[in-house]
Amino acid sequence: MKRLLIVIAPLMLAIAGTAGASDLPEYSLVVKNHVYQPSELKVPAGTKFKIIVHNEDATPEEFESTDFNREKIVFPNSSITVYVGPLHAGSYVFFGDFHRDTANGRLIAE
Ligand SMILES: [Cu+2]
Repeated sequence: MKRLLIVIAPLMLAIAGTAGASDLPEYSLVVKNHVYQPSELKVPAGTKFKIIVHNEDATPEEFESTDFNREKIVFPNSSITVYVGPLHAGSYVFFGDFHRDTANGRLIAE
């Protein structure tokens, strides 16, 4: 969370500069009761993709991963789009920074 202000500006530039972003493979995550559903998401290795994170809770969450270096607030009853990859095959942990006890998951890139 502390790096949010530093992260936002370059992230918006990166999104604006993403050519053909609408053609990217798209995956969905839901945050409900401070838990990610699904908690394990299979994604393609070696290509860029996007994850739509929808927060169905009445409180904000922060989708975060140190493994693939993303951090973005999801307001209550709102969605964000996160661009990820290309990743090497492997397992990549993500979490909800506001509910670290319960909001945990991982990407399986293969
Ligand atoms: Cu954070």
